[in-house]
Amino acid sequence: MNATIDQIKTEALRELASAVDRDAVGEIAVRYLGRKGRVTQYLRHISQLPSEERPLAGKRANELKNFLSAEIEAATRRLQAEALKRVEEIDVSLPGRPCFSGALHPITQTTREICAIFNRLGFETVEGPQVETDYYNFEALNIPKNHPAREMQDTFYVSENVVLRTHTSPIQVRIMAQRQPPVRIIAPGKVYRCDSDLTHTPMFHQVEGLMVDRKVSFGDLKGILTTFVQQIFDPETSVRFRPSFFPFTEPSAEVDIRCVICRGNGCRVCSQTGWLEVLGSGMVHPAVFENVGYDTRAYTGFAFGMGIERIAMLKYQIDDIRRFFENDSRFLRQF
Ligand code: 2NM
Repeated sequence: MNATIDQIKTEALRELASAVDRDAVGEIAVRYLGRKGRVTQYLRHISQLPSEERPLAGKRANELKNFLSAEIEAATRRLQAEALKRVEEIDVSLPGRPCFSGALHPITQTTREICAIFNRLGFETVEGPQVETDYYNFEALNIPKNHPAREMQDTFYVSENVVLRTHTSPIQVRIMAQRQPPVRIIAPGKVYRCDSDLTHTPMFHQVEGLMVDRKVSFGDLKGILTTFVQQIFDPETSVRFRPSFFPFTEPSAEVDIRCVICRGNGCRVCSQTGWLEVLGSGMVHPAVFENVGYDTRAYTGFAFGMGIERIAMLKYQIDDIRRFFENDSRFLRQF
């Protein structure tokens, strides 16, 4: 009989010691002191004991009941104090943890900005395949078989007559072959050249543009491209058109702007010339028009091309083209 009281007490204390929160203590209280609890049931069975044993058994059972009530209350208080302490360990004055959201890559942003300027000038954005035939990438553009741009070291060949496009001009050829003038298009996209050093990556981005109509002149080329550079850089930007050569344009011109870094005084970026080359351009060569079936007596046109990385580098003053392709979030977050 006494052993049972001691047993209940030992088990109740062991359970209370391992209770992790106030809910667990509550369950223990129900299991021992509740209506069907072990102590309650023990008290009930006392009436069946021989009369001489009843007073002592009743006394000891009541002592256990009071003892456990006190222990349960103490355990509840102890666990509540521990829970409060844990709450106090959270420093509510700390700043929130920053959460970075995604953003467009600077090359994507620059491409869209360039296209938006030309869209406002009436040019439609068009795209085309990155894997091209020799015909669209070279032949149709008046680039002869032995031209340096076709050498193995510059072009990625997929097979004898299939290449990764080395410029986006084949897009313009495809559109001209599909449509009659007037044509006013802008062609952005990835291009590939077998070249890799401080200033060249094997893949980079270009935007090329084309305008064909009756009476399109070199004056139109100068007006459109001057408007463009003054919108993408500064409205006060000075522009210079310098004679150049491309197989697909005649005459051809390189477009330079006053150095955005030193404003013309000469610095490392402009190699002390005060000028930066930003675009290639020219009047479309009649041979290109003949290849796409345009009447060279009725139509003239101008075309131009630029490297997007170069524009973005000048715009954001980035000195290494490889930054664009490293995907370092500390770099990308700045745009
Ligand atoms: C440039 C420079 C000059 C060009 C020419 C053509 C086409 F298809 F009309 F013949 N597309 N792009 C062109 C002209 C590209 O990039 C430096």
